[in-house]
Amino acid sequence: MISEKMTKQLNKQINEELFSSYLYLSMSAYFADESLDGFAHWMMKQSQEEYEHGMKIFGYLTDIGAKVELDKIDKPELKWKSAEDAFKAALKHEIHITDCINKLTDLAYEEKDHATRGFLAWFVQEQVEEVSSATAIVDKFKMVGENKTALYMLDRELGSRA
Ligand code: OFO
Repeated sequence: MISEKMTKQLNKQINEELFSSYLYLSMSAYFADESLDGFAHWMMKQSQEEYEHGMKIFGYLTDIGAKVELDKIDKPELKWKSAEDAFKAALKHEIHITDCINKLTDLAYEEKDHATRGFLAWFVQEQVEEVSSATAIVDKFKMVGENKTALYMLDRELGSRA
């Protein structure tokens, strides 16, 4: 049986995931405003993924008969200094989320809650991907530098995200 503490922490993680969705949606709006439509598209997709992450936890809690308690979602930043700055902020955020998932996993081990530990394994792997893809994009920005043509090409590349 899931503990109250674990239920509370999973509810908190729903909020973290929904905030992630909101943050990337805000980044998508920022990029659309800057006419960087490829980056806007990438962030929109990312936002949708984050919503699904939140819903995965929602589904787990309801499946095991634990209580879902939604909280208010913080207001995200609305502007960044540059496209590179926004992606750096996204990477920093994913490192934070990885930390949250690791702490949840630690708690599941501590409480010998094997069902929740198994459930969280998917998130542990997902975070490896999330951090790796954000790092790869930040690295590409370093190569682009001040080159506008290269920025245009990167925008196009990210616009092809399925
Ligand atoms: Fe949900 O993985 Fe990003 O935040």
